[in-house]
Amino acid sequence: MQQILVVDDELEHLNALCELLQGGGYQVLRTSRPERALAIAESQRPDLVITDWDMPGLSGIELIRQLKAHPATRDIPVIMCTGSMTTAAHLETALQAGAVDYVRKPVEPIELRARTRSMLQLAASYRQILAKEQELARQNELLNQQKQELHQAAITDRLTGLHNRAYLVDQLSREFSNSRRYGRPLSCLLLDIDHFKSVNDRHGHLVGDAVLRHTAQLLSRGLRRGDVLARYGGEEFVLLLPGTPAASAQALAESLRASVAQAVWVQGELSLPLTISIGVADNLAGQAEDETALLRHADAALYAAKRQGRNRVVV
Ligand code: GH3
Ligand code: MG
Ligand code: MG
Ligand code: MG
Repeated sequence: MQQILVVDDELEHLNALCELLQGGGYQVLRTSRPERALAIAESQRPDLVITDWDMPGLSGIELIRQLKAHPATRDIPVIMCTGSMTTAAHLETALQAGAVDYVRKPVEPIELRARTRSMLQLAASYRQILAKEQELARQNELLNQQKQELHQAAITDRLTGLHNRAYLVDQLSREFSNSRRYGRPLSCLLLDIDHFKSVNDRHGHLVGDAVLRHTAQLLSRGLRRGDVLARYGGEEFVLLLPGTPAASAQALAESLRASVAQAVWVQGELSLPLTISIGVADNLAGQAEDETALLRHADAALYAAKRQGRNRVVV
């Protein structure tokens, strides 16, 4: 049942109003002390407040202002019901203070019930719209979150958590154009685990997977902002170094090679020495006409590193 709080300092008026509303099928809360009205409104959250204007202690106008100032009671509609403040200017003041409607005493029962009904209906639609809006905002937030998660999944390699090949291809193209535009160097490292097939063959794919994760972790250490590390394929990784020429990239590649060779992979009884070979290329001296050529050069260098005996860096 809908609940209405009635505030009037004159008991006779208060009783008449309450009776009238109860007759209309509403549940009525009442007080003749306006300063109590705020606490009642806050704790009971009535659907509507009907208040007198001229009251000792707290005027109806002040009561409305305080109700409107409080988040918990701000949205409760208030009807001003007055017998002494009856000019058009008073009406204007009441509506400006935040009343949704204004009724003069003595009240006409049919009129008061009609206005009450109409205000309650408006308030109900307002609440519905508000709830829908909140629901929409929540769904939107959820969608954005899912979009973000999908995007993250689309650019991430599941096994290692590194970026995947699709992301690398995008970044390579972007970094290549940037390096062209700003005349900056761009180096590309292609890293490949040596004799990885034999790890799988001897110890099984699960060990192979663990070795891939281990290698990915080692390679991630010491990355700088802007560097892009991705799993390019099976046991191949690419590291893009924007702003870095091949000479410095070679030094970094050498330290990566050494760190993998030093960190023996251990699991239980099993300990595997691992090495990687690295091909390095940069886009300087006009050798790489596009990003595919840059990758191709790194691949040729990697192939040379393998041929020269593995566990080495070739530029
Ligand atoms: P090389 O030193 O010449 O690089 O020899 P390699 O054995 O490392 O190279 P090869 O290309 O012959 O073998 C790569 C192997 O990597 C073959 C393939 O089964 C394995 N591989 C590719 N992806 C995965 C994976 O996700 N998990 C595991 N466990 N193995 C993979
Ligand atoms: Mg009064
Ligand atoms: Mg290999
Ligand atoms: Mg390979």
